[in-house]
Amino acid sequence: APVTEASPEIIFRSKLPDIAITNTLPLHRYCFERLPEVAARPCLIDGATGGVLTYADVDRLSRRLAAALRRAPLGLRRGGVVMSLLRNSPEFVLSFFAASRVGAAVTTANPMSTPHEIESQLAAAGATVVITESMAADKLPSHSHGALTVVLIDERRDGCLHFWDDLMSEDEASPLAGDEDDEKVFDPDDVVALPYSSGTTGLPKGVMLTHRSLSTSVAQQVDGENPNIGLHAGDVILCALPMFHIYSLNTIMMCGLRVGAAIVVMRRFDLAAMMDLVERHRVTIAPLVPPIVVAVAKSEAAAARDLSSVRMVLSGAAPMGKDIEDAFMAKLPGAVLGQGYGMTEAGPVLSMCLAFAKEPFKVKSGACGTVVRNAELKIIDPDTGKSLGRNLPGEICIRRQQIMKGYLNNPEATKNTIDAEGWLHTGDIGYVDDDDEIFIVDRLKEIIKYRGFQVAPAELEALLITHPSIADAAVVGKQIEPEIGEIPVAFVAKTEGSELSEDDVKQFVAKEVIYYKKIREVFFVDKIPKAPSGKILRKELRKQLQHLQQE
Ligand code: 4UV
Repeated sequence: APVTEASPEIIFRSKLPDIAITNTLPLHRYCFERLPEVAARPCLIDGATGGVLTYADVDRLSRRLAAALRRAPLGLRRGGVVMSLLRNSPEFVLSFFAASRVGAAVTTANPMSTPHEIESQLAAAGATVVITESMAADKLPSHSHGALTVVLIDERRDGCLHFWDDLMSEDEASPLAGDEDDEKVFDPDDVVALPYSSGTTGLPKGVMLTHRSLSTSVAQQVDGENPNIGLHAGDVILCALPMFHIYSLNTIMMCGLRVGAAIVVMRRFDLAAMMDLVERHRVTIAPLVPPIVVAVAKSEAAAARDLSSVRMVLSGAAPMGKDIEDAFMAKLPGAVLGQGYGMTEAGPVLSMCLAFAKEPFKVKSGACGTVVRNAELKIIDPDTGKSLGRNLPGEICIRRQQIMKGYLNNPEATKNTIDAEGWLHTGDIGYVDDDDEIFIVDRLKEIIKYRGFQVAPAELEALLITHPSIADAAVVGKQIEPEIGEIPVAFVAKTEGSELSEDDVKQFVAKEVIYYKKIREVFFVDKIPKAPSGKILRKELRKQLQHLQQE
């Protein structure tokens, strides 16, 4: 029937009631609101050394670091940007909250990135300070030294400041004053985290997450009488996922601190080391990603370990099917396994498993949770934009105060992602079932996910066409094992007479990008299929890929 009047929108809400959310405080204040109660409790446990920082320590050290960030030569102020180029470490957490204290934003990056990737993000974000470790320091652009102050956490080097010796040695009485001054000019809509994400299309962009958006997101997860994730100060949370990614940054670091829990910090994921730490520290909460869930489910060694302290296992950042959930549950029968669904731009959490609630609900295996409280979610027909009812797949959209303020310096991309009514369009295809549970079934957007990490086809395409023998190129994801994700494969049209080989293409890209963005297969074609507008017809290419695989 023809639609004559604007039909009312079908909006999905949490089963949990809305709560009054404190979201006008600076993020560090919000996360440390329970400091007086938890001051003497362990906050960060260094997995490698067993060293412990209490809540009082983390508070004191982040204040001291904030004072150093304000002083010359760093001279950071409200609106400044610091790059954190670190593996998980206590220094990561201190840097984040110190920056929050001075009103600056932290742009996070993977220290395994290539010089080219680091330089692009530094320039785009406008960072003037980088806090990093020796493994990544050599990759910083040397010509920008001077405009860029480099802080190393683990080594003394000429031209760099040392995190502990140079910035943290000051006596602690004096710097405390600065905080109040900064808060006089504080605005909850100031940016505090600036992760990079390609969103639904194009190149990676700076995602402006504010004090308000992040404290709202944390509150949606762990605040209220019956929090969606029932964490408490007695919990020990495993931090095996990289804090430079929004999942770990928000759901482990910020939520963990908000509730006063202990966080066991692992430099990087390693299955055996992870199980050691779970046993040693009696870990109760394990936020993971599907490839790690699979590794545990398949591990012979897991059966011999005492993992019985774990009461909650959260999986997110990529799809996880019912089969894997069931296989995993057999290994950890005492734990609740569930999924969270996030997207950097969404603050990041859109939905969370309600079996994690303090008063839990029954949920289905394979679902990725129910929309968080104090938020609205709708499913729209991607062609007409009309909102759809239950059990009908369409594009997932979300709105309210937790979502990003926008993309840094990119109003065009912001407008294409957040519409005039405030709905953030995720580019994910899913449906809401009769019990308010969300199932993601497909992806409308071009982004490729490998082990939970984003790969932006546009970034690889832009790189490929700089090769003199490449006339045109397109990159799509090829699904490998379901829980591992997709690998980037390239379709390449060569310039006339060129003898470019598959290996040449792979090596050309490998030099410039981090390991998970490497092109793993190349198909030479005469021409890249494009719409009249010039847009690559990715659907067409995915079809071709399927054909090629069947051959
Ligand atoms: O931007 P991004 O890299 O962000 C994330 C964030 C994930 C989470 C998950 C649980 C949390 O508690 C949390 O704080 C953060 O992955 O990638 C966003 C895209 O990843 C896919 C989906 O395509 C998003 O748009 N994705 C994320 N979670 C799921 C998922 C999931 N549970 N199931 C399927 N796809």
